[in-house]
Order: sequence, then C-alpha cells, then structure tokens
Amino acid sequence: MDRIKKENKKTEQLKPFVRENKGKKMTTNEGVMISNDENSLTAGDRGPTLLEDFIMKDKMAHFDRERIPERVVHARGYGAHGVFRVYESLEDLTMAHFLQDPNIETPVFVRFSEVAGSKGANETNRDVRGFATKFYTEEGNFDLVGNNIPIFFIQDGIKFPDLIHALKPEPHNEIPQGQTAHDTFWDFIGSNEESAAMMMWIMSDRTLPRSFRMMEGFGVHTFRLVNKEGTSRFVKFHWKPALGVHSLIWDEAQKLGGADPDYHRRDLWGNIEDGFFAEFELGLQVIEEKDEFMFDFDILDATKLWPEEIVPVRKVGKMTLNRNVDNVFAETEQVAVHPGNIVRGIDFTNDPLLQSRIFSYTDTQIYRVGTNFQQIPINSPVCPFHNNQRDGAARYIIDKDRVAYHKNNLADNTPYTVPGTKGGFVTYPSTVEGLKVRETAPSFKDHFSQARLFWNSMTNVERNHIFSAFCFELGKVKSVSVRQRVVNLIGYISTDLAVLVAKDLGVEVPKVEESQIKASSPALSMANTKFYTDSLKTGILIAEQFDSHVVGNLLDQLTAAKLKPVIVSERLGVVNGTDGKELTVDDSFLTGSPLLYDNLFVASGRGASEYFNQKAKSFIIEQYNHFKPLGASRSGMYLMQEVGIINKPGVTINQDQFQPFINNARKQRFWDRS
Ligand code: HDD
Repeated sequence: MDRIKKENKKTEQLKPFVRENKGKKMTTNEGVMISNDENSLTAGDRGPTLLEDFIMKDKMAHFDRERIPERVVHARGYGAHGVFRVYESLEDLTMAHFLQDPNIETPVFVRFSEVAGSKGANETNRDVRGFATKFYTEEGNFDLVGNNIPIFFIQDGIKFPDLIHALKPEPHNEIPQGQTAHDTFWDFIGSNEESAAMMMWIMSDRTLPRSFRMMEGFGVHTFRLVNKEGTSRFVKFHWKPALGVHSLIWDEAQKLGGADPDYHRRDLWGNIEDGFFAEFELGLQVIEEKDEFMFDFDILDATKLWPEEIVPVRKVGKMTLNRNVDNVFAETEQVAVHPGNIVRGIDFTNDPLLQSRIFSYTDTQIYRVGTNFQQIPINSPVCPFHNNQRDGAARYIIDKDRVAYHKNNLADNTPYTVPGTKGGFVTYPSTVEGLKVRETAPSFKDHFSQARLFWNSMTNVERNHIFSAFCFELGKVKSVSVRQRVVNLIGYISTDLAVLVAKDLGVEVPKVEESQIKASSPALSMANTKFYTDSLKTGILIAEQFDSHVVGNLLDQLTAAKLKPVIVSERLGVVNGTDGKELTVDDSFLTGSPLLYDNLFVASGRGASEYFNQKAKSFIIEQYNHFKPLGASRSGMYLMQEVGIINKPGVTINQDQFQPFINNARKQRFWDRS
C-alpha cells in the first residue's frame, strides 16, 4: 500500500469550514455567551417556560430541523477522501484535463452505499452497492456515479420509480427493510424481462461484498471520450480494486446484520485510520465510433456489459482513498453527486437510462440539500466558478457585483463565456434523427443472452450460491404466481437451474426454451480475482498461560504479512503468557464474533478454562462452516480435534512457522470442505 500524504487541494479548501469546539466558550448561534444550558427560563422554579427564552428556542428550533430528507435510494452510505492520478497521458482519447498528465493529482471524494435500505439499515443485506466518485478537477467536477455491478435492471429511466417502488419495503406494512426477498420486488422482476441479466447478478455473491475496498465499480453507461481533434469514442468506466473482488457468504452476511450492522463503514473507516488505504485502478473499455454496430448487443443498452475478453479493460490510473471525513453529515450526507456532472473531453450518449438520470439527480439534490447545494463545501469545485445565478435559500457566496446578467456592457460582458478552443465545454455534435416515439429499439430486445453468459461464466460454487439465493429470495415470496413467473424467467437462462429452483419452491418446471449462448466470460467469475492478505483480520483465541514464544512469533509473522491480529479471550483487560508477557485483549467472547474475522488461529494456553474451551469451539465451528482458514498451535490443537476438523482443507497446525496458515489466509475460503 502506498503511504501518501492525506492532504490535497480539496481538503485544503475544506479547512476554513472546519470548526473545533473543544475548549471554547458556549454561545448561541448569534454569539451570545450562555450562562446556563440546563434550565429553561421559567416564571418561578416550578412555573411555565417563558416565550422570551431565546436561548432555549435557538437550541430547540435548530434541533427540530437537524434531519434532511434521506436519499430516495442509496440512503445508507459511507464516504472518504482521496486522490486520483493517471498513469500516462490519455490525450489521444480525451481532452479531460485530469487525464492529461501523470503529474496532475486530482482530489476525489467517494461515497459507497447500499441501494435499498433506509439510512439506518443493516449494511450486509443482499444489495447492489453504489460507488459514486466525485473528481474535483481543475476544469470542474466530474462525477462517476456507478454501482458494483456492470449492468442495470431497466433500460429506460422512466421505469426507475416503478423499480424502486417494487424494491422498497411494501407500502401497506413497511416490511421488509433493505431486502429484496419480498413479493413486490419479484413481481417486478417476473414482469420485466429486461431485468433478467441483473437478476442473475444480484443473486450472486456480488451483492454480498466482503468490503467496499474489495468490490469492482462500474460507470454502467456508455459515455463518450472526446479528444482535441474532436474525435469521439465510446467508453465504459471501471474501478478495479487493488485487493481483488471478494464476498461474504449468505449465512455470514445475515448473521453479521446482528453482530455488526455497521460492518462496511467500520471496515472502511478503520482501515483508512490504520493506513490500509482503499485503492482502485481506473479502467477504460473503448469502442471506436465506426464499430458501434459491430456487437451482438446494443452499446446504448445499460442492461448489457461489454465482455472484457472482447473489449479489454485498459488500466489508466489509480485512486487512493486515504482520509476519513471530519463530519459525516457535513460531508458524506451533503455530498451531491450527479452523472450529469461531466467535464470537457467526456460526453453523454443516447443511452435512455443515462438521459433520464441527467434530470433526476439535480432535481433530487435541490429537494434534498437545497437550491444552493453546489456551494456547500463538499460539493464546490476546487477551480474558480462564476456565473450570473443569484440568491435562493441558504446562499453562502456574497457576490458583490452590480451586474448579474449576460450579455452586459457595464461589466465588459463578464463573467465571459469561453470558446471551445480555449477550454469551454462544447457538446459533441453527434447526429440525431428519427421520429419522436415512445418505443423500445429492436436492438434492446434480447434479454437472455447476457444472463446466460453470466451463468456460463460461474464456477460450481458460484452457481450453488446463486441457486440458494433464488431459493431463499423466492421462498420469502408468498404469491405462487409471482414465484412461478420468476422461475419461468430463469427457464430462459438455464433449464437446469430452473428445474432445481422450481423443485425447491414447489412450482412448475417452465416449458420454455433456454438461451443457446455457449460463450462465457472468465472476467465475470470472482474465482479469477486476486488474493492478498493485506488488512484481513486474524482472530487469535488466547487463554491464560499462553505460550509467549509461539504467540510472539505468530504476531510478528502475521504483522509482516499485513494481516491484522485481533486478540480474543475470555474477558477484556490483559491475558498473561508463560513468561509473564501480557497481551491486551481486543475482543472478549461476548464483544467479538467469529463472523468478524477472516481467519482464526487458536493459541489457547495452559490456563484455559472450561468456558474458554466451550466458546473457542463455537468460534472454530462457525469459522469452519464459513469455509474460512483455521490454524492452531500445539496447545490449541486439542480444540480442533474435539470438533473433528484436523486434516480438513484449510486447517493447519503450526508451532513456529506460520507460513502455511498465512498462505491459507490469503486464499480466504476453502470451498472443498462441503
Ligand atoms: Fe441512481 C442515487 C447509482 C440509475 C436516480 N444512484 C444514486 C447513487 C448511486 C446511484 C451510486 C448514490 C449517490 C450518492 O452516494 O449520493 N443509479 C446509479 C446507477 C444507475 C442508477 C449505477 C444505473 C446505471 N438512478 C438511476 C436512475 C435514476 C436514478 C435511472 C432516475 C432516473 N439515483 C437516483 C436519485 C438518487 C440516486 C433519485 C437518490 C439520491 C441521489 O440521487 O442523490 O436521483
């Protein structure tokens, strides 16, 4: 991991707005010093409160307005600051200033999110994750507002409110929170064939990421890159995580909802604090204008991806998230991203989903944050910005000009417009023709080939997880006809899968013809990702009278491998080793949980109590059932024996050399246990 400075032009810009209250006098918002903040002003010490109590009113009226509307989707999210740098100039492809030169460091702010749940929802629900990046470039803000899945449910944004109404808790009883396992969601899917490919993605482990730091990001839409010569090419944007793409498993994710509903924000915040920064490479897939119609899918259809084996992803730069926010509300909650925020050198295409988003986001930010949302520190660009827009609620900027109109003579016609040749934004002059219609293009009508491509690309383990996910999700659906319609849809993708799911749900096997597509795309399987130990957590079960030599060695070797040891014992405080060495306990058996560690090492100790042994065994079994690596020293071995997992895959006994355990930790899961 790079250890780079955490300050950048954006964080510098935010500094004047950061206030520290520690050690300061208490005042009203008008600056009057407060002598008593515990008693309202009353007529007599048992009498009514007086209307003149401006101190109480100042405090209460502000409190009454502390909440702003939560985002209609992606309400729960977490953000961090960072920087982006391109590896080499992309001037052949685009004029975008921040992509011209590897010496240009562009500040970024990223907000990751869950789509379905409310602001307080559990973070490990099965859900698509948002991945929204604001690049504060020298030529204005460019926002890449994507997800961790490369395609979307629908093709035209006019259907977005319907999708979300179906996805959100059902209106008559507001159940379930942040979950897709209910009738209205699956009714929508079963009634809208265009969602078939996305349905396969969301039933896969992609919707259970291990960490925001370990998921891919996709701009989803096809955009344009435009260079100095005015040549335009089609582009899809990707984020590739440095740590590879990794997921939880369903049982783990469900239980984590109880063990740590803040699992993802804790992971991101904690790792940035610990110097394990989140890193992603920016990737581009580029298609020449002349090749627009060369593919068996329409490149304007957001329910289709461009297989990486056909259109390779060129890695062009790196983003490092290296600084947590100072205040979640002021920064993460008020950040207002917008796929319509583009800069010179990047442009839109006619993708109908993108076109509608260009309206929706400005509209929602004005409602959610206010007319002047762009002036809030987290949203304002780092480059100068001037125009003739004025006033509106909560205007911060004090424009001292007399002239606020264009064109004018009194101010020499300033602020002045900038021609394209000097850096002004000029829309790419693409040709538009045709009748005004409300129709789906015939080239948007193949809904099953890419759903099948995804299924073909999965390993057996991944297929099993998809099968179980369907059984769970549709099993929660009460309407038999909704279940049946979704199983019918699955039938177009894979007969084998449809037969299995139909049997599990007690519905009819569909009589439809499955897609004949034989192709697969290895890039879609998470089995082909990269594996590292960096920042993974090792729970170490340690009892009184532990072997100091063994544990000392273990800790050194784990730390050298960038694993994060967590000492778990019977109670908090310290635990004592054989030579009087003391270790501070991080988690007791009550505050910790096997769900919170990526792998587990059992060091035990001569003084292990019956309670220790019982608890340790339950931790071992849970880890084992979740396919996670386990290790034990000789003194911990008996616990492994007692639960019967010695010599099983991913289980090692090590006394001095812990490399085999570390190698297993890198591998992360041992699927051959089941
Ligand atoms: Fe959206 C938020 C991603 C389609 C309308 N969307 C939102 C966020 C992300 C996405 C990551 C959270 C941003 C943040 O962290 O503040 N949305 C997507 C992707 C889509 C997509 C990848 C498909 C490719 N969205 C989409 C459509 C519409 C919207 C088709 C409406 C026409 N999305 C919104 C919104 C939200 C939003 C209502 C809610 C809060 C906000 O914008 O700021 O405007």
